[in-house]
Amino acid sequence: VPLLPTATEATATPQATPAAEVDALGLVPQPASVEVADAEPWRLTPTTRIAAAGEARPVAQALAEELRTPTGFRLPVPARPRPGDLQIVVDEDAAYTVEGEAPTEESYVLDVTADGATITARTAHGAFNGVQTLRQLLPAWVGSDRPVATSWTVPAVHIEDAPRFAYRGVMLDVARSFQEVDTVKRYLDTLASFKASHLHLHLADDQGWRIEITNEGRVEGDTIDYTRLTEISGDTAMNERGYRSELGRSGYYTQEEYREIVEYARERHITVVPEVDVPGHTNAALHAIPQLNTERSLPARDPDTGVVDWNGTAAVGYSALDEQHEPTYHFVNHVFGQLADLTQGPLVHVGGDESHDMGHERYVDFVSRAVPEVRETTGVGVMGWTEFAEAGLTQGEGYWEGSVVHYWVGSGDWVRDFVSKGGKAVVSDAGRSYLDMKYDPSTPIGLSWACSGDCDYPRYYDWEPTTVVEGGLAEEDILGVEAPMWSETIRGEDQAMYMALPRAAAILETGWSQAEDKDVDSFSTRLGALGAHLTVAGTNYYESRRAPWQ
Ligand code: TNX
Repeated sequence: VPLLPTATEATATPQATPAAEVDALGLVPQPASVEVADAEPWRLTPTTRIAAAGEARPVAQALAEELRTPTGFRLPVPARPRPGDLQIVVDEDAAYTVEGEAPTEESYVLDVTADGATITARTAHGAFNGVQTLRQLLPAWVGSDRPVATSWTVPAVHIEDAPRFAYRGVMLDVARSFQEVDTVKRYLDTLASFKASHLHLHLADDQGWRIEITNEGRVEGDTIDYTRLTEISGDTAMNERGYRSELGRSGYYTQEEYREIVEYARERHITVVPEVDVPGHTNAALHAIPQLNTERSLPARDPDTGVVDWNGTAAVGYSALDEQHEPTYHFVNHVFGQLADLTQGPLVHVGGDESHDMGHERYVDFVSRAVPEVRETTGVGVMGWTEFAEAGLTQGEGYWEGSVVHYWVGSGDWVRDFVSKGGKAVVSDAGRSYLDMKYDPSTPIGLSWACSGDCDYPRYYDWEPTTVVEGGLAEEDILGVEAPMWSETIRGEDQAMYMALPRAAAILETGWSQAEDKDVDSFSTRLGALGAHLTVAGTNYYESRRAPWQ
């Protein structure tokens, strides 16, 4: 494996590329360092190959498969390169530096000359990141689903890159309104191109339940029939016409379909974080499972008969599990145990937001028991919205290692308390990262409680994860950022894409690029250059008047 020159060796007389020239390349997120050479581009031709050995092979194979359709070229994947090829190298000792920093798991170097292109990284994830950059440097036709006769060139560049944060997430709320497996896959494809690393799936809420849970592995004494969750609440969804949207879509993922999503994400180096929201936002569970209902549980009831009922309104805060009832903990442990098994990831998300009507004391009692039990049962880290950090009070030093507080609104005190005990924070400041907010008052779908007026991408771009939480957070306490999309008003794929893009790209750049490398005008230019890529790929997006879309 040839050692790549370090940045300092490569530029004996350092000659910084003018920012405008870098921006014109249309890279989002902005890489740590980009040098554009005044030289001939690299050309992908009918005889080009994508050489890769070892761990780099799946990355190369996936890229070759993607490029075969639009180019019409054969693009074989041999182990060793010939001049003119693209080579992808995964080498755990790769001897390069990113601006003088040690290489990280996700860093990569992309070197393009007329004689060939090379992506070098320490891991397959790093190589995959390099591939995303290369795809953005190719003509927009790269997203075409049929062959295009064009000049497949890539400008001569030397790029060294590494992310600021490991968690660069997006969330889909499939509970209020369901999204099909294929839509989730296309969401993953699109957001992976902006180097997203996590997909958070909000799988259950008051209005519906979207993941099949079987009775397999029930503990002794647990009489709950878990198949009722999808049988009954897979059929319900948001049912309020107060917004200018259709009724919500019902449906659910079988375990096989869910595994397919997890695998599809894994191939794109995206970790799935499954959420079932407890103890509030639980009406779909209370409606489906008689054993969860007691005098203290808080389900919706039919006003005439008092029978536990489905409630498809946008109301929040009314529902609650009974924290003094044994079957509640059967339910919680069984559901999260199966979710963790299905996902095989490092985190399960227990929600924990907005349990208003049960009151603070009951809430803390629930979380203090349920969260440590979920931790035991699943063996993975527990993630929860700001409120859940309040239960951290009763857990000792180091206990929260691997766990995550997910800030959306609320007091920074709890967040700082949680990270001081060994946990980390993911930051989703509602007013600057919620993708379900209207872009402006004329947006026909969307809410406006967290952001109203001008909620276009500059607002979602122009914030800093270390200072947005009241009282501030240290860099090392932050795992990353996330752009959640709630679906009270959002139906299907095109609407989801429209609300997500370009704002999700702004959040993902905030998670990837160093604070000092961020610049909203530069972002606008680069975004504009990517418009054609999105269009050719058939991806819907909001054509903000602020970006010079090409
Ligand atoms: C608040 S954010 C919620 C959700 C809603 C969302 C709508 C959070 C943790 N809870 O239940 O869907 O607002 O924007």
